[in-house]
Amino acid sequence: MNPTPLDRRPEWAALAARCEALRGRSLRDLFAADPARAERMHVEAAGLFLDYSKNRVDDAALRELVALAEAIGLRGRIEAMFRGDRINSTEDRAVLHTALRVPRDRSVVVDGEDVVPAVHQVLARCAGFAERVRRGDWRGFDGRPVRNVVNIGIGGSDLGPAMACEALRADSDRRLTVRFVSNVDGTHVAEAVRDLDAGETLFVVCSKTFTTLETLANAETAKRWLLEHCGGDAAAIAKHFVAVSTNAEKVSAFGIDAERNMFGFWDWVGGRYSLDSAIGLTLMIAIGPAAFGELLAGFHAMDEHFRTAPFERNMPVLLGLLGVWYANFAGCATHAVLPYDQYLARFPAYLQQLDMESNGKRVTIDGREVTWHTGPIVWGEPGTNGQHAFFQLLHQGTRVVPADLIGFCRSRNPLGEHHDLLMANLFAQAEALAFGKSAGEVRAEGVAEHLVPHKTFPGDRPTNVILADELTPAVLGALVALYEHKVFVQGSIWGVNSFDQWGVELGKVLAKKIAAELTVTGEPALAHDGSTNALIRRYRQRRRG
Ligand code: G6Q
Repeated sequence: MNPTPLDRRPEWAALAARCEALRGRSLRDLFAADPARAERMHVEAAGLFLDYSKNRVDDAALRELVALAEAIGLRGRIEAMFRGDRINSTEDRAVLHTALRVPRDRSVVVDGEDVVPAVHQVLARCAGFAERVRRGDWRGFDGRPVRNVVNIGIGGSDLGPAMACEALRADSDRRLTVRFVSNVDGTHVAEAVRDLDAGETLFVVCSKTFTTLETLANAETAKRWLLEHCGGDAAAIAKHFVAVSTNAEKVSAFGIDAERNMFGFWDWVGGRYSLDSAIGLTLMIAIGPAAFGELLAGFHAMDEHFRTAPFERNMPVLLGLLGVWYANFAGCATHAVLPYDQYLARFPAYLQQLDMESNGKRVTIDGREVTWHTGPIVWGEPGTNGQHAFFQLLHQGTRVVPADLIGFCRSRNPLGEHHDLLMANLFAQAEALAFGKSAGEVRAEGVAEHLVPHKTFPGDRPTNVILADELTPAVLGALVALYEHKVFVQGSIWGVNSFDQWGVELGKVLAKKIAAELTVTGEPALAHDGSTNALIRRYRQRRRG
């Protein structure tokens, strides 16, 4: 029997009516009528503090959002994920990134087997290897220690570790140069290695499948580069290449000793959920196994909160539900993530994949086309830079963009008054976005009448403010887990499979076909549309042959 479509549920209708009723009530009104709302509308977990009072909701709306979560069976969905049910039904897989961070003494049984010992075994191998590199015991072809680590991977095998290496730079070993190569554009690998000494360079090739075009092309180029610099000695590969993969066969075919120099993970770890698996090896080398352990503990603390806290006090559930409110009832198509921390510069890009690849879906798990909006367009840049760029639209544009502002009470680089200025800006933006500046207030400042409309801020732009004491490994883990679970909550409500990504396949298949057409000798018989045919012909005429 088909479940009731989401938008035919009574809870959906109630929310639509509630949103309509609240349309006329500004955040100024809501705060005036209920000055204590900020004292209620906050929640604290795993080292994070969330103030969600500056959202265009009241207690009744929040209750109704929670009722929707209950009605769609969110509690059962959460349990099913943690238990290892095959909730990724289109790929027939369990979804168990949460098992990557459970303590050693717990058990998570999948298909009759406890996966926790294997998780900790891989972690220990990664730690042993990371320590050897960090101590200078892992030597290159000419006996010198590794000073450069180049991670080769793309998508989920790049964005997580790249984001986290940047985020935790303050915890990293500054003697090591760490770089990431992802793009198939040769410029990426060329620029990454151009000033490196091959004898001191380790490549960590990360690919779950070890079939990804970009990663294999980059790894082959890196291999050629190494061989050019070591006099063509193939034995050098073993000293300069390690792999993180689930595909031992392909790893061996590439020339890496899968037995000794491959670190594994499992098909129940999705690419974009794999930062805390062996895919985090480069990060572990950079920050050390102990700090990596703290990161895992932060993830786990948020997992425990998500699994056990009542929905009305549950941070990922609240963030997820508020996102549903804006996407489905308030007509907001995008969501901004604005970290007020330079170390989190790559966090929005990381979240784009996490969120948009997970919930950018147009059919439900059982294959029916949805009649409601699903994942929002996620974007962002660190503050305060964004303030001097796109914040104009946030304040005075015609579209409402709900935003998360993320900040820390203590800087990892306490320099004079920098941090107070940074945080003053975060608080000021959230205040200005919410409460704006009325025409009356502008006039009262003596502004000329013709400028009043230009200087008026409508306000009512909703924000969540997420604060933590300091950007530590544990806090980063909690933050990533917060968004992983937020995405899960939303995917569950929208009824989509958040764990597949079939949408990336079509372009890959076409690219393979076109790649052959670009280089074949003699004019190929092109059977694309007129535009694509003409573009290919033009490129063929002009490419460096
Ligand atoms: C993530 C996706 C995707 C994947 C890359 C790299 O969830 O599955 O981004 O991570 O396509 O895949 P490989 O790790 O197999 O090279």
